[in-house]
Amino acid sequence: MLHVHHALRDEPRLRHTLAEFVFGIDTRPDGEPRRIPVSLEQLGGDRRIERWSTDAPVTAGSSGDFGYVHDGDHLFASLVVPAEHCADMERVTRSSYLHLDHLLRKQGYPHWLRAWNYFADITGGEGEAERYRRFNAGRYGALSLSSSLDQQLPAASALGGDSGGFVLCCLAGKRGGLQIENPRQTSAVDYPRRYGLRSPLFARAALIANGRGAQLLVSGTASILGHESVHIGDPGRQLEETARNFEALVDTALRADGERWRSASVRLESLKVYLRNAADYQPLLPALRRLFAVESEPLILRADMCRPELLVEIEGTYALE
Ligand code: 3EB
Repeated sequence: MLHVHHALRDEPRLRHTLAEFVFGIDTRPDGEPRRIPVSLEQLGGDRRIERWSTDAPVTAGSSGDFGYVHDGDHLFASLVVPAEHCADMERVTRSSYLHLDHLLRKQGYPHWLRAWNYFADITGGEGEAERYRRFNAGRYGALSLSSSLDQQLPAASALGGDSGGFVLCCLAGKRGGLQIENPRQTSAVDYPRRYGLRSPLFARAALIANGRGAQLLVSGTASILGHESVHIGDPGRQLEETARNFEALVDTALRADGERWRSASVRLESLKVYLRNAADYQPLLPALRRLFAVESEPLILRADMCRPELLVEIEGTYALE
């Protein structure tokens, strides 16, 4: 069974660790396959790490540039490509995704459930040369070849920072999950061409079995209605729209799978908030706490979204029991 927790750095590990996301401008890979260094600064609060853990013992290994950790049901794999090799984002993304897909199959976890993508200067470059568009072309080039993705795209996040290389991390399963889309939003695969010739390949959320319950892994979610960014220039209203998108995803998940989870209790397990402007942290905090009944403090990071007008993006996990 998978658990996610935003832990203090020295908090004791109560379970077996599959992955630990560590944040900060100067974080570097250190060869430990459980540790995923993300060059984004945490805003406010105690310094936290994002710990994914399991009740089952884990095995760790490495393959090429990837480190991986698995427990018999799930596998985390991650890679950091140094910044000096990231000039051609399409090529770096395509080859990283192809290698990762190969690794997942070889280890027996062929189902992509969730991906995280971090790279600097995400909106740098004009038109089709924009780095996020090149990233999408590379991801498309790799994943459109993967037969396991016909039915089920992974949930995902794609964010930029000020520095660092390309960080790709994936949660994969022995068994597949259920792709959840948001009725308020155009599926990213169907975005019109003006957002790029190659569609972003991700699901709005993934619903995965977890012991007797299920976990809903919500993708990076922003103030987008249909395919258009709304509340341009207003971080407070972008936050509220994002919360409505979260609600719609939970509603959809409870009705998915033959309404299997219709009367389940829904608990927000973890919330990770990305803010473009550090100055929005204090003013948004009360609304964040009010809109998302989060058990512990949300983890808040300074990051760039893939559209310049987006000021807030939020991802999270819900436990359905
Ligand atoms: C959006 O809804 C905002 O390219 O993997 C959110 C989550 C976004 C994942 C991705 C992009 C991605 O289009 C951006």
